[in-house]
Amino acid sequence: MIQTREDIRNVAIIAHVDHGKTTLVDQLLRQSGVFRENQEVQDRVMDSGAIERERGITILSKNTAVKYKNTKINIVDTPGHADFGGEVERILKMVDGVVLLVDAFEGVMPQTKFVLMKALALNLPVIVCINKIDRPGARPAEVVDETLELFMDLDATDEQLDAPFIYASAKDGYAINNLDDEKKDMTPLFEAILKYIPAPTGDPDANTQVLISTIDYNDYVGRIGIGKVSNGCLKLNQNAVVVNHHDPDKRENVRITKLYEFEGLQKVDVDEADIGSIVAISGISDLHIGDTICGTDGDPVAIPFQKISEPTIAMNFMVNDSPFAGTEGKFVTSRHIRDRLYRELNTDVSLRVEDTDSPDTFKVSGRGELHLSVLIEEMRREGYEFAVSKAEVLYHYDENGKKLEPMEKAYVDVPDEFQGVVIQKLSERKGELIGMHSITGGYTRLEFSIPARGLIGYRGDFMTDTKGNGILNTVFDGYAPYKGDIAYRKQGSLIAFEAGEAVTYGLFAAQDRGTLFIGPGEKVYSGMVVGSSSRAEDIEINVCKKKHLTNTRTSSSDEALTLVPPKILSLEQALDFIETDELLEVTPEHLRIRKKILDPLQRKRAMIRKNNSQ
Ligand SMILES: Nc1nc2c(ncn2[C@@H]2O[C@H](COP(=O)(O)OP(=O)(O)OP(=O)(O)O)[C@@H](O)[C@H]2O)c(=O)[nH]1
Ligand SMILES: [Mg+2]
Repeated sequence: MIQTREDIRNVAIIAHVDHGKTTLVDQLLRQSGVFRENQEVQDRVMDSGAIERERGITILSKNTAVKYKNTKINIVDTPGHADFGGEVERILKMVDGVVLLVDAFEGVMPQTKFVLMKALALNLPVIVCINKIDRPGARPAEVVDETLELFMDLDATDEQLDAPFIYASAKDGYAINNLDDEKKDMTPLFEAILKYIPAPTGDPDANTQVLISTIDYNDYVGRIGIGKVSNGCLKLNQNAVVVNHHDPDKRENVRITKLYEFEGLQKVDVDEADIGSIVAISGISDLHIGDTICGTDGDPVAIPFQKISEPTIAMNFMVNDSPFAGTEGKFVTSRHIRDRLYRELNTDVSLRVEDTDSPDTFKVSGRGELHLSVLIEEMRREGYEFAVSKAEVLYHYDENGKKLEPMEKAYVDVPDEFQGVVIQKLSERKGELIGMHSITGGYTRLEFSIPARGLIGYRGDFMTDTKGNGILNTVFDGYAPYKGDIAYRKQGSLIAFEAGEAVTYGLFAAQDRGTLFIGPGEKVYSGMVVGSSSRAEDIEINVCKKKHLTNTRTSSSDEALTLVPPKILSLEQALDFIETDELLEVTPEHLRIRKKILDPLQRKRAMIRKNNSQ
């Protein structure tokens, strides 16, 4: 018989990037007494990954749980960046409702729409929380209207439209039901969760079903599967069967040797978990996201795992074959790289990895440049060395064989004075301006429909053009007929002409030709890209060139030459910069850009052949 677990609520916090999800979870943890009095707790404590902390964004969704009154609230913090939307999609099956945060200043943003769409599609009840009402310029009343409009755009049912609205400042630790209520604490949000998020239901007597929505990893216990007990119950040391909805042949008999539930930031051992509980299970080495753990009384039935949105861009990851290959990395062979990439698929459901014609090259597809660059960064920190190619979009073809390309909606907030240059650059990249209105503080919001490939390599330009004051948000917007070739002025590369060590004299002569990426003392090889050219074509330069020593000493010594400090590219900037005939060499210590063909003569021949064939 179906029963309800009144003592549990399972809720996910969803929103556009930076609207305050992780900060809100901090407050829920704090105000439910998870931390000891005067315990030092860092801000955004759920962002526990090294890259998450460095960048200040959430990358992986994570579970926590708090006790409010007599109810256990399992909370899933999710990432808001569009590239990690797959993380949100995969955990929605674990919860019975969501809190949708909307920034009271920024209002509804592209990813607000994406995550709400996914929640509504699963019929999950929504609590809308207008956050950051403390912000100067906050416009909560307008944002409520925007949010209601969004519900209507998404064809919400009347019931869904009836969603409760709450106002909050996650930073200052309060939530209120009405704007003129006293600002005290998070009680109104806790109460709303109890009231509006339904308690989980299930049949405790049916055969056990636990859909695995997350795979976590820990050096001591290995893989940890996380999911909700939908039916039956799970007991320590019981036998179980792992089945998969999409892979009916997969049936594995296992034993549950470790079972946990969440409590604050910890996982605590439990002997038994009943319907509605969110559990973590370790000790099953071959467990994947989307698998269902079933009991052994009765036929095991998998719970359908919803289809995750497809990747839109791809890069080749390949064995590094530069002259410096293998000198800096610990894991460098094709076998290492292949194993590592395929391993990533266990935890990341929106990634694809494919073998290619070359045993040394793997095609890796993801949801955006940041998605792939985070993987690259993880791998180099683990000691991997490899090379990657420029990101390219994944085309589709319709039934008539017509080429379709991924489109994005780009929302650009810029100070008014930079509007012109942004519109010009995005138009060159086949962006179509579809909306424009001024927002507070001398900013304008521009809305573009643009091919995804038009945005590749644009972020660097955007930051320069807006002097770092612009905000660019993009969201996948389906496929549309190919918009034609994009011909915007590209910057050429400055290419090292011979191998050696860059010296001041050589660099000084080279710096007039563009912007250098390296300084003196850096080792280079022929065909390595050492800067960006101020012109459209590539230029070869000799950065290792020493001053000719003559008998008559001149007064200008090497030291007297002043070099402009080099522009050291970050991983994203480097990925942005490279062209299709270039690669990025990634090692734990260095990022080097290089020509695919290192030899200047061969490179020229290839160029001539390419031009002739066009
Ligand atoms: N003024 C103000 N700032 C806030 C509030 N809540 C969060 N912030 C700030 O907003 C920024 C982003 O907060 P996060 O909690 O990381 O946002 P998030 O939604 O988890 O971001 P992602 O996980 O990357 O999508 C931080 O600088 C917070 O301090 C708030 O209520 N008021
Ligand atoms: Mg976050």
